[in-house]
Amino acid sequence: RRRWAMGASDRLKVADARPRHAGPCAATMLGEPLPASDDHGLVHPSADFSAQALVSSPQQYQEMYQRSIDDPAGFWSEIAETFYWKQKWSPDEVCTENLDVTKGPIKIEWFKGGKTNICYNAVDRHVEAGDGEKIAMYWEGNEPDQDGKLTYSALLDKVCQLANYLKSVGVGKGDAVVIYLPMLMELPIAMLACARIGAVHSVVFAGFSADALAQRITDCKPKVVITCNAVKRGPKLIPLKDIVDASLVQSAKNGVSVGICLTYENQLAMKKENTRWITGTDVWWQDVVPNFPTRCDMEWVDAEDPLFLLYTSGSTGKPKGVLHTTGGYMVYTASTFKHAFDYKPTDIYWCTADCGWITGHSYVTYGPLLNGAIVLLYEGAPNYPNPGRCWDIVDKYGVTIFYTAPTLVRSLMRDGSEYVDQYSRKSLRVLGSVGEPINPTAWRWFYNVVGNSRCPISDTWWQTETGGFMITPLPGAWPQKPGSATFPFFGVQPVIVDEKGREMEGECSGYLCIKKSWPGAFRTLFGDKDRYETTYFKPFSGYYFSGDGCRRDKDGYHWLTGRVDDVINVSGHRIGTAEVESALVSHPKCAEAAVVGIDHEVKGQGIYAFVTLVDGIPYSDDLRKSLVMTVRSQIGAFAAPDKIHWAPGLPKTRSGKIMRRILRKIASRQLDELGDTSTLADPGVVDQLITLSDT
Ligand code: 6R9
Repeated sequence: RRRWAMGASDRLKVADARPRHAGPCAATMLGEPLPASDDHGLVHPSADFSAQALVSSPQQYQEMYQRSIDDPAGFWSEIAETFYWKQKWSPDEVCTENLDVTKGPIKIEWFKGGKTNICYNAVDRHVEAGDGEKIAMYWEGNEPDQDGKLTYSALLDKVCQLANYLKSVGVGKGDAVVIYLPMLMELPIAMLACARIGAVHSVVFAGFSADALAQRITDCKPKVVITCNAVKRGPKLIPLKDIVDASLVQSAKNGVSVGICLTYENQLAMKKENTRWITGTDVWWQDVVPNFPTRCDMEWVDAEDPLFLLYTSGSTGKPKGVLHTTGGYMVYTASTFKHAFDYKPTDIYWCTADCGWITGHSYVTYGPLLNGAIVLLYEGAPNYPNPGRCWDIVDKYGVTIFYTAPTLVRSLMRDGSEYVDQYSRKSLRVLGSVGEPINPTAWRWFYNVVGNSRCPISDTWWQTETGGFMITPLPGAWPQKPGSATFPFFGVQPVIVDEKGREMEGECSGYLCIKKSWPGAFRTLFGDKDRYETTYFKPFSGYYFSGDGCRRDKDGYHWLTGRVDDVINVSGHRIGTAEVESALVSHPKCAEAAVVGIDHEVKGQGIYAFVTLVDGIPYSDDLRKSLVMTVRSQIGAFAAPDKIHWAPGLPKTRSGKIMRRILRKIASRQLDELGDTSTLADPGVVDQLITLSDT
């Protein structure tokens, strides 16, 4: 039935892809005008910071950057050589690429012919170099008195035991394993164990619903699902195993039966005996994994063998399985981590992202561990039991690098600086931001209040697809402009194009594309090469199209202005409007739905849904709640609409396309900017919608 009510025809089309926020006059974030492109407001790293930094001046950056562009093969080979390769790549095949659809299929390959293993490089290599006793991970639980830690050798033991278990149940090279775990140390352990044996992990954020999990399981057909019985997040108990059970019933109906559900007993949340158990498929982690040897042979894989699949939202309802491979991803995440955070071996690094998102893959697990860093994992909510928790954790562990999302910064800013001031935070030296544009007010609060005006902020622009940072400050190199992601990382050539795909020079605003590949680039969408080419390479021939709008100022600084497609960014989580629409129209009383993003003070963007009910159904608060529940259960709580706007009809063109431009204006109450409505099939619906705004 009307599953994709809005139809793909309404989605981003190359010809009518117009940057919604990218025009100079629209360049605002949360209603704040972007600072002008003069020197006003420049924030310089201190001389002390720059003096100790890996890259300490714009000149040094420029020299390194130029080299990376002039000789990418030489530049990246030198970095790759700092890792262990069982077999070296062919020197004339450092990078093979075609990014131009008019010249043939898209192809990106790095370090072809090389054989390595990312788990070896992230764990064994440090142990073998004598750093086995160094802490690899600190773990802080939901409650302030719960914690744990693992040295690199202990991590190696645990990874090997799980890898051996997985092998014993028949998981081998190329097999998929779905991981649905909260932020326990077992999550990165599971990722590394898969990598060690050449299995392809697909981590699903443990906030996704059973339906969403089933959809992903159905797509990638894992041999094993790894989960835990339950988790406490803040005061709430979440029975993860029950969610997995429900998803396995559903995926079995779709023809995909998973043989094993390996379940970690998270005793702090729920005891074994209270866990619902399914005989035949369920296995307690603690019953089997510790019995396996703590040594496990490495599966040496090709640089281009798949490492993981991570599902992300796009402009249509079906999530995209972004596929990353091994060699290039390894080199790229490690070097971006090192430079963007000016990493030093003594650092204690905390990234608040969950491993269920790309940030947790590249910058909780792989990037830091490849550098032998000390990583802090936090299981709980950042404001539990109170808004001072983050700074309590920073002081407890002596965190030096703190990497988070603007939405958290804004929410803590709203809670008041007094929660920050109670803690010393003197260990901090670098701050980071990711997930959405950081508005200058939040930037300044982060800088002045959290960092005591001492710590540079790396505002890292990148995507699930890019694998690692693309545009980011190197904290010792450049003076910063609050709200700007500044300059490209080594080897990255961002270009801003107009709607015809013409590159623009100097000060300009348009669509952000990337020319030439970089080692961390994703290689395809799992099982859908067509969508891969259509979404990313067909909009502007010869370039990777990011889906973001961007402005470059006269000094060359980049200002990201948000998505230009039908993807919205809620608290740094990417959500396709079509996914939410699809969930809404699955409700028996919903005839049609159209979803747009609106500015939200804390979340960056909120979800605003226009809903047309089936004829004869009356509006009611209960129905509103039941629609929101449907979205929560089909996608997850984080995708719940903030507002349901009853719509007797939706503004459509005569060919039946929904005019989202108009809906966005109605949602944000910019009623005097509705523009031309004369092309609508029924211009009267606009007045109806405005009248119904407040019901
Ligand atoms: C890493 C991650 C990607 C989208 C991206 C953009 C937005 C991420 C940003 C940023 C402005 C930043 N985004 N970082 N926008 N400044 N520093 O978030 O990946 O979940 O795939 O989202 O997030 O719109 O296109 P992902």
